[in-house]
Amino acid sequence: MSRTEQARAILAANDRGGYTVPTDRLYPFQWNWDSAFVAMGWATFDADRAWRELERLLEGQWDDGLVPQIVFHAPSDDYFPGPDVWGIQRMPPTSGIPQPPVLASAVRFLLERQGEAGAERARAVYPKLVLNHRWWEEARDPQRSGLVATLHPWETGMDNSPAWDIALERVPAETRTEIRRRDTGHVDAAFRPRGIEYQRFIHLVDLFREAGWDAQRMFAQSPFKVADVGTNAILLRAERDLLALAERFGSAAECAAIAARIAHKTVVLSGLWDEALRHYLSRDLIGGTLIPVRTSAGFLPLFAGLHEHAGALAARLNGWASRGLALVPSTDPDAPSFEPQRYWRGPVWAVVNWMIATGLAEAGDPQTAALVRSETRRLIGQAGFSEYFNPVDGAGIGGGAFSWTAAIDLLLGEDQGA
Ligand code: 9WN
Repeated sequence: MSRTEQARAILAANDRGGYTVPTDRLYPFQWNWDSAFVAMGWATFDADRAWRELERLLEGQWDDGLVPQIVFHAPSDDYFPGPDVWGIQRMPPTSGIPQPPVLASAVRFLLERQGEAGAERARAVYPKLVLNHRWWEEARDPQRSGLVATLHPWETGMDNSPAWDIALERVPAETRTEIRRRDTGHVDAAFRPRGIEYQRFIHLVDLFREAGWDAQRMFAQSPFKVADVGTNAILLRAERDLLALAERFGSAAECAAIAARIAHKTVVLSGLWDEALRHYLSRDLIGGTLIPVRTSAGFLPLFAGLHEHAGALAARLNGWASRGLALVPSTDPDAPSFEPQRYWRGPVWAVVNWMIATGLAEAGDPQTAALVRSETRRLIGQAGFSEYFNPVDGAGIGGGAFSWTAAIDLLLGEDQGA
């Protein structure tokens, strides 16, 4: 099988009927941001199936606009916490928190790729995207600061990033739900979050469930509240992509509202630049300070169209590469919290690389963009379609035959004509 055929075969094997699980057994449901990237991967060879992925994700959308982190289309005992722990009465069952909003960007990608043939499906999902972006503003930025708040580390998609360590310590470790982890039965525990982190993750789920999944109560009561630079950068990118869709499918009032958000968010996101660390940082909304840990999320303002510090960010990436590190480690390899094997505390993730490379190219640095892309291809070529990669030795770790890794490989393979 050629490399392209292998990647397509992974998507086909993980297809559960219009939606794609991230990988067999470890993640047996539909995940939000995984599906947005996976749809772009499907779009390289099956436009109809690509749209279907997003339509099935939107089956989980709540009336208030939330597009949840997980849609539990079919039961499975392979994952904890399942629908019973979330306790949300709707069909299909879902979790009750978001994930980084790549969705509008995926819709624009599919539409531009397919041209007129995709217009009807884009038009049909457009109002759901508008509703979702309003949810972000109303549920997560009620004071209109320009930055949305994250109330659970799972919402960031970078669950155990050291950026959350101090903010997470405010969350009690007691849970009312019995913790029955399944992940460490599928994957070596050394590659996964620690037990204490899971206790706090589940404490937050218990708290939100008892708040009735009411957005205002969750915002008011959560002991974990950060402005994640990654989520906010991805949302700003998504707002730009939504504006392009609104110009075609929406009203003048919608265009004006989105444009106003873009202008405000651009200024406020720029304020997450830290001159001392020369990196974009997340903000602890309870402690009130920038969180002094460089992570891969801090490169994502490039993806949002902020190019002012592209030179400094590219210099850091080139510096790491010249020391023989694989790009892009999820945590600064010189930070004391760096762990090259443990999930979001060090390993390389193909989807993050793709966003960083896209941002670098748009910022006018094709060389560093090409370096990040070729590093991603090299890692996958050497170690397989793994969930993540050790930046020190390049080993593939976590789950295997991973959907979003295959999707990114398809996208990068096209760029390189492979
Ligand atoms: C919780 C599916 C998801 C990704 C996340 C990644 C991991 C889940 C988990 O897997 O999170 O959402 O149980 O560890 O951190 O980014 O979307 O691939």
